Amino acid sequence: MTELNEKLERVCTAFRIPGTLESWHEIKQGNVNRTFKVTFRQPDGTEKSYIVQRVNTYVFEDPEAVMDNIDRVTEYLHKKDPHRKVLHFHHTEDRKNHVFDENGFWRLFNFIPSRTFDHCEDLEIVHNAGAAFGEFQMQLRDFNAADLNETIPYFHNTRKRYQDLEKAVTEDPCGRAAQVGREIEWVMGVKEKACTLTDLYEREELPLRVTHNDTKINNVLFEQEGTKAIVVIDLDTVMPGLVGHDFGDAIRFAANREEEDSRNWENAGMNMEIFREFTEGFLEHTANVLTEKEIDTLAISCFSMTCELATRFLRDYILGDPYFKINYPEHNLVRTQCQIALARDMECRMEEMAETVRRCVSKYRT
Ligand code: GN1
Ligand code: MG
Repeated sequence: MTELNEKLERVCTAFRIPGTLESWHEIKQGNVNRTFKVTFRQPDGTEKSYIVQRVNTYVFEDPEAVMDNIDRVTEYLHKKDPHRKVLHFHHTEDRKNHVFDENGFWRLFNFIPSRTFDHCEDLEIVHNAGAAFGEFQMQLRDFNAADLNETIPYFHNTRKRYQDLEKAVTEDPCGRAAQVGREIEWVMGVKEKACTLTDLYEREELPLRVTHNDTKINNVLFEQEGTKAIVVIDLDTVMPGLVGHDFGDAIRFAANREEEDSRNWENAGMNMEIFREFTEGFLEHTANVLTEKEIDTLAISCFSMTCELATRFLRDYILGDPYFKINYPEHNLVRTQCQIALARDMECRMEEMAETVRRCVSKYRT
């Protein structure tokens, strides 16, 4: 604890935060980076809070390239809409937006008073989250994708994710594969269907856009009292991608009846009201721009993204959890089971989902 305290103090000093560190705590959201809220007593006696993050350099091998992307994207968004809030990253004396030393890769930005939702059944908020992600993507419509570093290659290439899983099963370094035979069998059984989105892209049937790629509803900050979205955060994975990556990933998180980490994974499945409301919000901003082909992929993209994440959690479990943070030994297995249960339910609802998408498109196309 004191060691962490010292590290945080050193980082804040490097970012030239005035005053003295009064308190801090870790924010447990997020499966890869570590996030801390620090509060300073400023020289004038008032308090000011910041968010300090230690970027996971196992996951992000080139964190400078990640920060470079974030800089470009936030600057672009700010120019497009100067009134919209963006995350304000602080700089060190030598104008760097990070500190990279033997203690890791650190960054610091202003804390925005707000609330976030890991699970939300308030339909207005769900609608506004869909709108925030749809709008985010549309605002980056003319952003030159070639200007972005591909910080995690093949991030949403489902076929590649399946290959990675297959390799892990073959190598089985922790002897865990035998124990997860049922899970392996289920995900492998739906492989071709899960790879639909990737295959369509490889056949050049879908346009490449600039996407967020990690559209969990808790990556939208909402006003503290009220239902308006303030800003989309966690731009670590903004990269060229497909609209279905953002739509599908958002649905697999927000519309799941159980939370991603729930041990009651048997109850996981689609909440169709939430699906409808998120889709409304998302298509309100995107219906006029998306191609017919893209629209046709939205429902299946939910299944693809859910299966893809199941392969990622399962692989991590088999490899001894090198990638995702865990709180207990079977954590990644539980996460896998939850994604599988959700994907199974989605399979039964695919037609209903596609129908909702079509209805929203006709409603919002002008
Ligand atoms: C990771 O750490 P977080 O919550 O931002 C992961 C996402 C997964 C998500 C599952 C860079 O995101 O791809 O969908 O966990 N991010 C990375 O909760 O791998
Ligand atoms: Mg993320």
